Amino acid sequence: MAAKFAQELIILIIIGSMFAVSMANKDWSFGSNNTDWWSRFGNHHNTTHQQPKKIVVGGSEHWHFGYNYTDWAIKNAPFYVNDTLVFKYDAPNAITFPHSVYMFQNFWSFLKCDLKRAKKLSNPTQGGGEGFKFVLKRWQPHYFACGERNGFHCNNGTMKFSVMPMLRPFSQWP
Ligand SMILES: *[C@@H]1O[C@H](CO)[C@@H](O)[C@H](O)[C@H]1NC(C)=O
Ligand SMILES: *[C@@H]1O[C@H](CO)[C@@H](O)[C@H](O)[C@H]1NC(C)=O
Ligand SMILES: *[C@@H]1O[C@H](CO)[C@@H](O)[C@H](O)[C@H]1NC(C)=O
Ligand SMILES: *[C@@H]1O[C@H](CO)[C@@H](O)[C@H](O)[C@H]1NC(C)=O
Ligand SMILES: *[C@@H]1O[C@H](CO)[C@@H](O)[C@H](O)[C@H]1NC(C)=O
Ligand SMILES: [Cu+2]
Repeated sequence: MAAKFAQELIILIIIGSMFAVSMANKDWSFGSNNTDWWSRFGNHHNTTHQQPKKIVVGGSEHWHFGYNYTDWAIKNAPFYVNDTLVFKYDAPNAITFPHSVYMFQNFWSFLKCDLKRAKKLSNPTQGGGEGFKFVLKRWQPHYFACGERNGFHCNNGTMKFSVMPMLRPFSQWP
């Protein structure tokens, strides 16, 4: 009796899985006519907000002493992987202090403005013209600061900010 029940159960399972397979095939054949889907996603990707952006750090303020870049970064988030940050600043002259761009290796050196543990990305003359460009290639926090005046522009709490770029949806699709 139990054996008969088990046999029936097995048959039921086989029928059930055959049904599932046929349903799956149905899904496949439906899914294989996907030109419409691809063009939809393609159009979606084509919209400008999906493309990497160039963002001028500080907006019209550019990169100068006394502007709060932490505040700027919060208000201009989110940033995305492959976006470009553009640092614009005047070369040293009679009326402006020199500026530069450093990137810290970790949060603690960023907090302490430990410039010895930072990589110099640009010197005081590289912010002219189109500005100094940095692409956010990695999906990780980035810690930026000005390294001039022996760290004062960073220590003062203004010329420093962090950015955590996000992954842009569909960005790797054709
Ligand atoms: C596949 O999609 C195209 C465009 O949406 C449609 O014209 C065509 O009839 C579909 N073919 C099948 C077999 O569903
Ligand atoms: C897609 O982008 C191209 C340029 O990159 C543009 O010429 C075209 O009009 C866009 N198409 C749509 C549907 O937005
Ligand atoms: C960023 O750009 C590179 C080179 O163009 C590309 O290989 C990579 O997939 C992009 N990353 C993202 C997350 O879009
Ligand atoms: C930053 O520097 C400005 C100008 O010298 C000063 O007024 C301000 O108090 C400083 N802030 C901090 C946190 O050191
Ligand atoms: C900059 O702005 C942030 C966020 O609004 C604030 O927490 C911080 O105290 C400000 N820093 C300075 C030096 O004013
Ligand atoms: Cu500076």
